[in-house]
Amino acid sequence: MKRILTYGTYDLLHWGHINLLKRAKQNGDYLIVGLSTDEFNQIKNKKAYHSYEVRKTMLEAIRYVDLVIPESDWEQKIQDIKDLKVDVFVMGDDWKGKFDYLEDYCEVIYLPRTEGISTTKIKKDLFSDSTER
Ligand code: C2G
Repeated sequence: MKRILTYGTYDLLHWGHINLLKRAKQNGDYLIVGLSTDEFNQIKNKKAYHSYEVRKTMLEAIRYVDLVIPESDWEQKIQDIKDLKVDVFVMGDDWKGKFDYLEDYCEVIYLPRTEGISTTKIKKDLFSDSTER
């Protein structure tokens, strides 16, 4: 049972998120998502539209996701990897290099981001009344 771990805010769920989770799951058998709490989003300077509970419910409905845990600070990753016996840590490559220190504890994989979609873009497009292109 190969266990995979990734983290994120996953607000206004979109196909870039789904694409990441789908490819992350392809690296093993059990996918754990560390979901940023509302408080941690403030630390990340991110304003999520949906609350932690709503974002957690939406993630749990995705076939690729097996477990959602709270991400409440930047420092919990090593302990999470140890406690959850994680084999592979996966993030989108906008984070490339940022988590190489985790290679002492598990495999680290950065996957290409899905171009053309982001929560920020959705908000901007909705505000400017444009539609998906
Ligand atoms: N992502 C992607 N393609 C996009 C948008 C996002 O592959 N078009 C990926 C990101 O690279 C990340 C995941 O989807 O791996 C979740 O994205 P966010 O919710 O924006 O996560 P972020 O705010 O980057 O939080 O400790 C790590 C942080 O919590 C990561």
